Amino acid sequence: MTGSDYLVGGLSTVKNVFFVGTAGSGKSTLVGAYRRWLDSNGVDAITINMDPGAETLPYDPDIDIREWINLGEVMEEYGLGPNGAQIVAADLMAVNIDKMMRVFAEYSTDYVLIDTPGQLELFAFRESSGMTVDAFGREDSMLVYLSDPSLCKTPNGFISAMTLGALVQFRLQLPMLNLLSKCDTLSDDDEQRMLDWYSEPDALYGDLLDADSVPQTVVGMELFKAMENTGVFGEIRSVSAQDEIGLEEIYAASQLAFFGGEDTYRE
Ligand SMILES: Nc1nc2c(ncn2[C@@H]2O[C@H](COP(=O)(O)OP(=O)(O)OP(=O)(O)O)[C@@H](O)[C@H]2O)c(=O)[nH]1
Ligand SMILES: [Mg+2]
Repeated sequence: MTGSDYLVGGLSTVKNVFFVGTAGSGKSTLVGAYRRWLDSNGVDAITINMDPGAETLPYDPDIDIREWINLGEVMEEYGLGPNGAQIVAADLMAVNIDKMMRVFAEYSTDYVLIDTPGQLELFAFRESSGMTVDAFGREDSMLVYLSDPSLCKTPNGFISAMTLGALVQFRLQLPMLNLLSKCDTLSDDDEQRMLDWYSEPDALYGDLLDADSVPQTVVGMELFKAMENTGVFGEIRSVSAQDEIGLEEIYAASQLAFFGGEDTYRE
């Protein structure tokens, strides 16, 4: 069963956007800010928290995985520390997905923002995530991948962040929008340099050669070539949930991914 099937009448227009990124990259804050932006632009949407480990959230989720999975209880029941419990909790997500989808079916919405666990690998690399995406409807889902500027200011860090993004996409096999988050924390020059690295591989190549020591350059260059060959280079957009920058671009990109650019929600 997919998210669409759970809806009354089996509507097939529900579109799901999974927000993924490394711990602290700004997923939850962006989900909150984007939801507010959608609300004020007349787009009906709901938010789902899929992070069982979230202690507080900067938005009030319509559906919350913590209703079914409590990290404290997992730690106690399985005798685990916080990290082990996160792994078990991620796997329990798949076990509980049917219950969550039944609640989801009670909502009449066509745009779903899904906040994923802080530890990227829990969402990207565990089998339960594929099952979660399937439950929502793979063909109606896309990823928004957030890169934290503090991790990718150097060419080496940038290549690492992009490689991780490419692996996430490879693993989940969904269309993906790349975002440079928290752009309000960057100077205009730094922001432009990173955007250029993405759109002009030659600029990244040149800066990589300038910046890194020889062993790192060899590895970086190999990763760089792999990314070039796999077509990872394309587009990246900068956003700031704090200053509400780039939210309209997320919407435009999702329309493009789902409908080839037609704004079917607002028409
Ligand atoms: N300056 C600035 N800070 C931000 C922005 N978005 C998020 N932050 C801050 O970054 C930190 C992490 O934000 P979260 O939204 O919790 O990030 P997350 O990816 O959900 O974090 P985890 O779920 O713990 O992995 C918080 O202190 C936020 O206030 C932004 O656009 N600008
Ligand atoms: Mg979060």
